[in-house]
Amino acid sequence: MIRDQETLNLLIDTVARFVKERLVPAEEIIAETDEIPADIVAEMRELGLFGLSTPEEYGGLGLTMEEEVLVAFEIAKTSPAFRSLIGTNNGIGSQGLIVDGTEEQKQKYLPRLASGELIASFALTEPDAGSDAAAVRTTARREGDFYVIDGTKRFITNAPEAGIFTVMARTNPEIKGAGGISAFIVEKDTPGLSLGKRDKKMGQKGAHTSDVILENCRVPVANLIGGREGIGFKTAMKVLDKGRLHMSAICVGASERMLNDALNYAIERKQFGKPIAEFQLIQAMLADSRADIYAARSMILDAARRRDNKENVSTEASCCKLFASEMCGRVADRAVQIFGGAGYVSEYAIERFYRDVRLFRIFEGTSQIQQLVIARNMIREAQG
Ligand code: COS
Repeated sequence: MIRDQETLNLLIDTVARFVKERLVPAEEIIAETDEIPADIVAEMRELGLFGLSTPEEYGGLGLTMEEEVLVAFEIAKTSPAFRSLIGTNNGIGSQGLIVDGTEEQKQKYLPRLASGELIASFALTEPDAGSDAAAVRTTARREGDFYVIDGTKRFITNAPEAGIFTVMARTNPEIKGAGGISAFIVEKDTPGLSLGKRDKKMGQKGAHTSDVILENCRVPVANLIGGREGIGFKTAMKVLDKGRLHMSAICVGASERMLNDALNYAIERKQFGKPIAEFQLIQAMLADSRADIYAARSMILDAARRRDNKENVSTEASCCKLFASEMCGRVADRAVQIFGGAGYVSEYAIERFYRDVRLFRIFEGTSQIQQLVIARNMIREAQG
């Protein structure tokens, strides 16, 4: 649902220019230092990138899903670290509040998230609860006006930067599955909250993850999202429906970048007396990648429009995440192949992208989890 094409075009053009002129030239330094320079973070704040999808009444740009994916296609044409920094505020870190938070909770946190003053992280995964998200072991025990939270969360994106965490914890130990889980906002400075060491990852330098350890962590009752126990798992699933669409769009943007790099290289690189782009076996890889990207882009736009029309897009979001992340892996692989030996050395960005995009098939639900969600929804619908 595009509300004002002209304003949207302006935003997309501004983001595209920012990516090209500021972010792409900074990729190398981020890969080397594992940090996004502070002046770039400040510019990202000024552009409103932390509040793309936060409703306007809380200080964000209030983009619809369709508008958001169009912007995401552009943001992803550079290192995923930039996207990662703004990603949790626009997506999984703040969505729990947006979809199920009370008015008071929204007022308290969303404006600061939209401005980028505060970073939010999403803390669902645990050492023994990854794909099986309902197996959360972290507990939240009510004591007067507080909940006492105990447990460990793993691979939490932006944990080192976060000011607040959306934490899924079991409030009812009698209910083993999803129904016993509640969602909380836990502030960074809450006594009992500490972080593990930064994870050393295969790629995505500049995007940080770590364990979040909660020991006897006392959180005010007012921070129970939605003010109701037992709805936390559903909150998390709704958050992921949107997150998966956003991630799919990121896969498209990254694929566009890799294909563009590969195309330019194929036009310049000469072998057997002519540019390798003139060889049909290279052309096949270029063409397959173009078709792959077009298919992903089209399905993401369709799913985004459906979500804007208030349809349940659980199946479509999983279809998009499955197809787009796998397609991104194929494009990365073909791009390295087109670069040949040059694709295996770090002189060219493709070596870095190849490692960076590997994560897309794993986080916010592995490809296998997307298959499972799609098939289960199909069976459920068929059985009425
Ligand atoms: N929107 C709203 N509610 C949802 C939902 C969605 N998209 N998906 C599930 N629910 C509800 C179900 O309707 C069910 O409610 P009822 O008990 O009232 O019927 C409840 O949530 C439990 O759902 P379900 O029985 O399907 O849960 P399962 O434990 O079987 O597991 C999967 C569901 C596997 C789909 C879930 O655990 C999952 O998505 N795992 C991957 C987690 C993930 O992406 N991790 C990445 C880390 S976060 S970056």
